[in-house]
Amino acid sequence: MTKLKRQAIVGLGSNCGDRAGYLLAAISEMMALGLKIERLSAIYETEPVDYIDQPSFLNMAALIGGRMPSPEKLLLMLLELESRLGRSRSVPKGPRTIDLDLLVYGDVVISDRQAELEIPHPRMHLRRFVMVPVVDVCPHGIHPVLGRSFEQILFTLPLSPRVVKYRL
Ligand code: PH2
Ligand code: MG
Ligand code: MG
Repeated sequence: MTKLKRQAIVGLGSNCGDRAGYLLAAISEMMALGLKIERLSAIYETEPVDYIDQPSFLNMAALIGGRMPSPEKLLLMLLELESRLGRSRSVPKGPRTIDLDLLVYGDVVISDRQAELEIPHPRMHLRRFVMVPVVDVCPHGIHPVLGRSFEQILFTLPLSPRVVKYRL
């Protein structure tokens, strides 16, 4: 089993407007910012979790490698990118054009709630819509807090809410 060393995983989600278009725009913008995308998951259509009275999501994951910015800088880049792609936070839990979550950054563990920087993402291991794409890009990566591989974590998750492969 492999430790995640100098790699990070970003989770992408969209549930309004041209959902696939927003995912693809976010990927090309991340590349334009100099982030090296080493692997991309498939795109999945996923039932909303927690805030169920909203449209279904498209979710995917990107494995970032190469020379990486610090976790703080990477988080800032993702937040700026979200607002450039039209993400509004006026309704915090409402539909979003694009949501970019820093899920893991190597085996770094940070819990700075004031800076809204928690790595690994505190709920990633509970959510099938996160773990299915994460397993696509890094099945043998080890969750730095739980000490289990992403694949092992996914095996324990219930099949619902549903996650199905999306065809462009
Ligand atoms: N994101 C949330 C809350 N619920 N459900 C799905 N299916 N996909 C998401 O990306 C998602 C969600 C908060 O960020
Ligand atoms: Mg999210
Ligand atoms: Mg987010």
